[in-house]
Amino acid sequence: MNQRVVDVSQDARARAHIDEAKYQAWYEASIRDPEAFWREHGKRIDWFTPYAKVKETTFGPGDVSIKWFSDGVTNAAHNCIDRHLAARGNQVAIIWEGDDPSESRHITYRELHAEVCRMANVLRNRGVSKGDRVTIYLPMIPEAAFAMLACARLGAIHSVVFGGFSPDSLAGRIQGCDSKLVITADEGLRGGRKVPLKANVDAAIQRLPADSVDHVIVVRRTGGAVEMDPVRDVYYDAAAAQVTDECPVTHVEAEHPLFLLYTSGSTGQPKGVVHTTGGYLVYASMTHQYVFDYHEGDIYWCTADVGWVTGHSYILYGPLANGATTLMFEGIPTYPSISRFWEVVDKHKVNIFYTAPTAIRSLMGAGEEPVKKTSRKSLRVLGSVGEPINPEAWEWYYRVVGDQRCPIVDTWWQTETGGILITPLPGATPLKPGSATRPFFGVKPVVVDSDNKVLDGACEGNLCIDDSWPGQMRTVWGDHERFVQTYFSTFPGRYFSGDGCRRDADGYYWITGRVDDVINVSGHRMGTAEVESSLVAHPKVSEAAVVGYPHDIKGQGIYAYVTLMQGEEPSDALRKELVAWVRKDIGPIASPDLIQFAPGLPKTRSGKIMRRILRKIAEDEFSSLGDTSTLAEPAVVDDLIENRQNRT
Ligand code: 6R9
Repeated sequence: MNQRVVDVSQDARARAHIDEAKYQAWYEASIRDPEAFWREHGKRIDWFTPYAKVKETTFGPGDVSIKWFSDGVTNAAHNCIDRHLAARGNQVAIIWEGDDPSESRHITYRELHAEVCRMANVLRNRGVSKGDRVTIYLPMIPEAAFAMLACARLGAIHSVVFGGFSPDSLAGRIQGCDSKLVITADEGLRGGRKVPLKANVDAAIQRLPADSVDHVIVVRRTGGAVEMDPVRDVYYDAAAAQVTDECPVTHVEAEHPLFLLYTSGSTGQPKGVVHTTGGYLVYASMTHQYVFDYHEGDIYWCTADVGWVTGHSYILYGPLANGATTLMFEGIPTYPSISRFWEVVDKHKVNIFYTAPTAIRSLMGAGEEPVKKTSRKSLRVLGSVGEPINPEAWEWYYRVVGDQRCPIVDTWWQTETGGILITPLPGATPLKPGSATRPFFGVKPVVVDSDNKVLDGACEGNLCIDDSWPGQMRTVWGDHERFVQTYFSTFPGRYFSGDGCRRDADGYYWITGRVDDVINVSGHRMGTAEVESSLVAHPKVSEAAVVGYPHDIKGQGIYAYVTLMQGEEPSDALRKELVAWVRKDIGPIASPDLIQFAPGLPKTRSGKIMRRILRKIAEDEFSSLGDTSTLAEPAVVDDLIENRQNRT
């Protein structure tokens, strides 16, 4: 176990909003009397009608219901834009850095207001109003922010679909929430390569019933030629030229849905995680301020894509609610050179930088020189999110990127949690490389064993949260029962994260990764069931089982065991065909890294696939397979070991 402790630096403590004494006092107060704590902190956003009610939540057993500030009335776009106009209308809200380093844009709060109003009017003219769902399938361009905020302005519910998802995945997500309008771009641009977004939208709509989508709005990004349906499709610039740049905000109740975001779970198809307006915004903005120790004038950069929750909470809603300058980057860390991240930091004098361990690990491979040749003097706080950061990557990030000056906040949270739950605070928390450290205000983590017994002191088990916080998801879109089943039934009365963790003697949390059938590839969540159902849809495949295995750069890789239909022969060509199949079906992030053709899978006598064994073999730890006595056909295991794909 890594025992190194990095103490809070004098600099960090001197400037921080929260020091250790304040952390202790606030944390204690937030747990003792959550109602009073959040009554106070809920005021950090503007309310058209102030709330009298604060916390109305129950985690069951039985009914699960979560409401915060429920009689308050507000609007997220108002809080992210309009309320800043008087004091900082001319301050830059969004710095956009293009894929090509010669392209960037600075958008002030006043300009953001005009752009969002225009987009809102374009939507309104196409019938979008409060409660309607709008699907956004855009690259990392300012219009993605305009579109999300335009929906918020109208009280419409956005569902952003990551541009890397396939037409099939997009179709499922359009249909899942019944959205009548899709906003996309002609093409995306990443690392100099074009992504055919509009063509993907066309292909997605073709798979849906004829009356599904009424309007497609196409932002011109590359100017590439795309097919336009004369009735359904319109270029955004043409539509925007027809409308004014003023649009009133729609007043919405605190519990009105702000967005839904599809995410993978251990079973079934991705589910629409529902976040509502008031509590989410209070929580996103508060965590953004304290976790990153954000101060007025700071330049803040989160490298996530807006297609993921990190982009929602920490590129858009948190920073803008705080009146920050947030940087949005279209490109990738290695284009045009492997120094790109640090060149962007220097170019825009970034103070706070938030990225994923997978990016750090991939850059580590190229050594220190590409980092060290840049200044990075502006940096003050570094952040990590998406997967456990291994101590080696942590140390490199700290020493090489941060010159041992910048605290690293290793932030643990999930799409479902809306905002960061376990994290250091830069001016308060002594750091331990590889640990997400301690809970944020109002967060009550518990570690339980498989019998739902709470473990005390230093221990290891399943990570649950025992009480609600304002940023928590409220339900699964259209399926409250699935919400209750997925998160509150494994350990009745608690929210179960799906993660395992260890707590050390200092009360620090060390996330050990998913304990369910979700794998985390480069910080992206993938349900093994989704990849399996894609594989078995191939005509030559009879059965498939998918597990994760340790991968140097991605954290976890996707390992697929495939049993072929009778008469089909395994071959490298078929292996490639299956990888391409899944890639096309779900998207590049779901491509299997290794495929093993298996004549049989290990099953119990009742026919259940024993994933524990498959995981061990994929991890190359087959000497410790554990109990195999319940297997129907113990011999299949020998064949699996003999033909494993990960021999080093
Ligand atoms: C924000 C986000 C959530 C899953 C989560 C966990 C893993 C995220 C982590 C981390 C260890 C961290 N995870 N942050 N594991 N340390 N700092 O990533 O949301 O895409 O829903 O993924 O990611 O396994 O359960 P999401």
